[in-house]
Amino acid sequence: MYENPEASLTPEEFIPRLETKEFGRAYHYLPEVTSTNALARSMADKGGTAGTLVVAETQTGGRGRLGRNWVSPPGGIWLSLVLRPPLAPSRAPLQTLLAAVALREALLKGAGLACSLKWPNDVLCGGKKVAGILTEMKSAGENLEYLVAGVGVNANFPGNLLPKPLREKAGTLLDLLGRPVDRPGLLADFLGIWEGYYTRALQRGYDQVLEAWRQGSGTLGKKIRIHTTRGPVTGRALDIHAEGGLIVETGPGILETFLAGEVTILEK
Ligand code: BT5
Repeated sequence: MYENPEASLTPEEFIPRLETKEFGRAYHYLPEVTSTNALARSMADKGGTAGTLVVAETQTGGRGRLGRNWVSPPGGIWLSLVLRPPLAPSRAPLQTLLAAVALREALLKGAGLACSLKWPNDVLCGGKKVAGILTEMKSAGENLEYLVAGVGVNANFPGNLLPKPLREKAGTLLDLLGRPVDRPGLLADFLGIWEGYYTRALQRGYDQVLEAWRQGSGTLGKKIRIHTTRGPVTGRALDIHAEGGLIVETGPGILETFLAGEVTILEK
């Protein structure tokens, strides 16, 4: 457990805690921003180096996938990290899984919470969505120019700051733990664990990420409905594919791999 639960994310509080080589070493902290992902993308467009980290205390236009909104009151951890992995754009979803695996591990270490991963980009704690990941990229043909991994963690604010319709499915660390977490400590741990997975994946491939994802998954083995561009499909989630897709048994002996979609878990 952390010693200093109410420290802030200012560079003075955060940088001394950081033990990474690259991740977060170019640190941009803002009290308020429209979207850390939008700002990190514009930095990357201007040549921002791999490891550039944007963190804001609050976002006025936080983004989810598919143009959805991400509610971002003060007290959360709203971050975007610029990465430049040598990866084919089609394999970019692996970076979402990689960040999710690292965040799950950091939450276990820093908050003592055993959270589960919901494909493709959610971290659920106590059955509620406490964090979401939005990976965006810029590519030129078969080359990935950069990738921005945006992570939102509902940390030190009460769930009643979220709009009512979200409260049933969304949770916060403060509500789960009954006390605030040490945000700079958690963020530093997360970046350290994340950089470790990232470095190993670049050296040796993504097997370790996939295995850690399977271990932490709350999706695999379950009956699910997946909402795709061709409508809803029901089946049993069987495994994660080498490129990060979800393998679903949609009928007896029929396996389909989905690369994107919204999953509803139909059984506990
Ligand atoms: C996500 O999208 O889960 C990705 C969220 C990524 C947010 C981070 S914050 C820092 C960085 N900068 C950004 O602008 N974004 C990233 P998705 O799976 O599409 O989920 C979005 C849905 O989650 C919304 O439509 C709501 O239903 C719900 N939601 C919105 N705000 C939430 C919150 N704070 N906690 C839990 N659920 C929320």
